[in-house]
Order: sequence, then structure tokens, then C-alpha cells
Amino acid sequence: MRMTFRWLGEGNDTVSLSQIKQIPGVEGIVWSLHDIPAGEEWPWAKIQEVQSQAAAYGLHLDVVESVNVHEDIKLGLPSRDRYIDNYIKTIEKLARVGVKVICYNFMPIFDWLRTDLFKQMEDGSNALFFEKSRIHGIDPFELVDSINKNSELTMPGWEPERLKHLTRLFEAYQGVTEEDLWEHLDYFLQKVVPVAERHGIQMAIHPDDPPWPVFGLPRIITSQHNLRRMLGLYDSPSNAITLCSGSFGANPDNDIVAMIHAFKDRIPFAHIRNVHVYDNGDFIETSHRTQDGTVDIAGIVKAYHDVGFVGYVRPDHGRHIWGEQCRPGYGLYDRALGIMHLWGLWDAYERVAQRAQAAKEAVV
Ligand code: DNO
Ligand code: MN
Repeated sequence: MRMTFRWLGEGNDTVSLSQIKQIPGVEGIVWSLHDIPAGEEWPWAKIQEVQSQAAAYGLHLDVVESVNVHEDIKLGLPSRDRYIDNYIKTIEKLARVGVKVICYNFMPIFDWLRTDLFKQMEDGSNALFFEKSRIHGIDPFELVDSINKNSELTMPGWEPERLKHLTRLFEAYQGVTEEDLWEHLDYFLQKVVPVAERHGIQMAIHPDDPPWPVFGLPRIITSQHNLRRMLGLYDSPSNAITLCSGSFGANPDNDIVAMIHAFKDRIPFAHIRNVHVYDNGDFIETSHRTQDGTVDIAGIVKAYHDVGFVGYVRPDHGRHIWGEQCRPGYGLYDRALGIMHLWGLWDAYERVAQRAQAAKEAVV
């Protein structure tokens, strides 16, 4: 497994490249141009700027997260072709700086969704929290306001630019069903995957977070069954998955170990994080440690080890600990601790496998 760390860009992240460089085993950044609105072609100069910033620390740029998909593409509007053309031009440019994986998602309007960004925990830390019963009473407009007020920095997934047109967007999604969304994803993939293929890039869809419909908007990347359907839309290694254990793990019916075994050839990028799901369906983002949540992190790392995983990994959201002031979910400390948990597990499985191999050879 090749360890990476999300970096939100110079002046846009509380974590520096110099700090990232010091986390054991991190070889690259997972990056994006967060100030470019969805649908626009990424400017070459800005791509090169990140390239030289990362190069100064010997970090690679192999993974981009995300190139956001314009809402008109998800809505299937005639204007989508223009935005798909821009998407394709961006893919071609990213290939020129050696990008191998592009993570994206296909969630209408909202990316990840929580009811509380700083839920106070007993140990003094705080973390992102989702209260199932509250979500029904929440006005999405107020939620967007409170999320943007709570953070001075633009949060990935909640870019004000994207959310400016909320009313219009909600209207546009009236009557758009899950089947429509499947069709629109299919249309997008038929255009984009062949280009990615030509450039040796894997388009890796991120699951919906949480993996069920919110505010009456359809969501489709929610389960193993639907992942299979997604992969079937275009049979190519370039039509792939970002397997996010925290997003899928918010629904305890999802068996992430089974997903790893089922789709091992189509997972170039893994997000590994834990959540604790309560009996009433609420969930809190915990430390990455296996025992702290309800997602079987040790089992997941073992499954990746068992299938000989050589893809990219990153810790996902972390708690806010030791008084760190950071974007919700994207501090340095807890994610760095998460990495050490993942390495600890990986190294131990590696050692066990080596010993078993040595024992086998000794018998022969
Ligand atoms: C949640 C995060 C997401 C992710 C985007 C990718 O688990 O990893 O915010 O970055 O959905 O498009
Ligand atoms: Mn994720």
C-alpha cells in the first residue's frame, strides 16, 4: 500500500507540506485545485504550481481528489457536453504531470453531510457527527450557512461557489430519480473513461457519504450491489472505485472486507477511516483505531494485504485533538495517528506473511 495524505493547497490548508513530509511512510499528496469551480477546465499554470510545490518536498502528485463533476452533468442537462469537454481537457492536462488516479463523486448538490462538525467527546476531543433524527428537521439552507460560518476556510465539498445556487439546484433536481442519476453517470463515463484509459488514468468514484438519500435527493453509490452496477457501466480498469471505509461504514449492512475481495482489481485508491455507528443510526467519526469504532479497520487492512493491494491509501477525516485549529476533519494530528495505526497493522500482516513463507520454504 502506498501512503498518501490529503493536502488542500497553499494558503488553503492548516497543514503544511513540510509537516506532511515528516509523517512516516507518506510518499505523495492527494490534491486538487479547490478554487476552480466544478465544470471549468483546470488552468495549466496552477497545475504546474502544485507540481513544483510538491516536488520541493519530494512528494508525488499521483492522486487527485476531486475533479468535481458539474451539476448539469449529474442532472443530464444539454449543457453537460460543454462541462464534459472541460473535464476531458483537465484529464489530459493531469496526465501530463503524471496523475494516475482521479477521485470524484456523483452526489447531487452535497458532498459529505454531517449535523455537527465539532461534537464534543468525553476525552476532550471533538469530531464530525451525524444525528439521524435531526437531519429530517434540518433546513439544508441553514446547514450550509452554519457549515460555512464554522470554518474560515473553504471546506472541500462545501465550496460557497458551488452552493450559491442552492434554490435553483433543488428545483432542478425535482423529479430526478435514482434511475435518472444512473443514466447520467453512464453518459458521463462513456465519454470520460476512454480518455482516462488512453492516458493510463483511473477514474475512481467515491461512495456517497452517508450512503443513503438526503433531503430527498437521490444517491446511488451506496452499497456493494450498486458498486457492481457502476463497474458494469464500463468494463475497464479506468472505471474504478475509491473505496472509502468510513462512508460505506456508516451503514453497518455494508461489508467492506467483502467489497475489497469482490472488487480488488478495480480499487486503485483506498480511504481508510473508522466511524462508530450507534443503535439509533447516528454516527461519530472516531480515531482510526479498530476498537474505537464499528468499522473493522484491522480486518480491512488485512483484506488489502491478503489481496496484494498496491494502490494508494490515505487516512480520511480525523478528530480534532490536542487543541488543533483546523478544518473539520482535516487536522494533522489525528490523521497522522491514523496513518501509524494503518502502518502498524500492515507491517504486522506483512511480518506474519513473511514468517509463513519462510516456514514453508524451510519444510521444502
Ligand atoms: C469523505 C471524504 C469526501 C471526499 C469526496 C471525494 O469520506 O473523503 O469528502 O473527499 O467526496 O469526491
Ligand atoms: Mn472518504
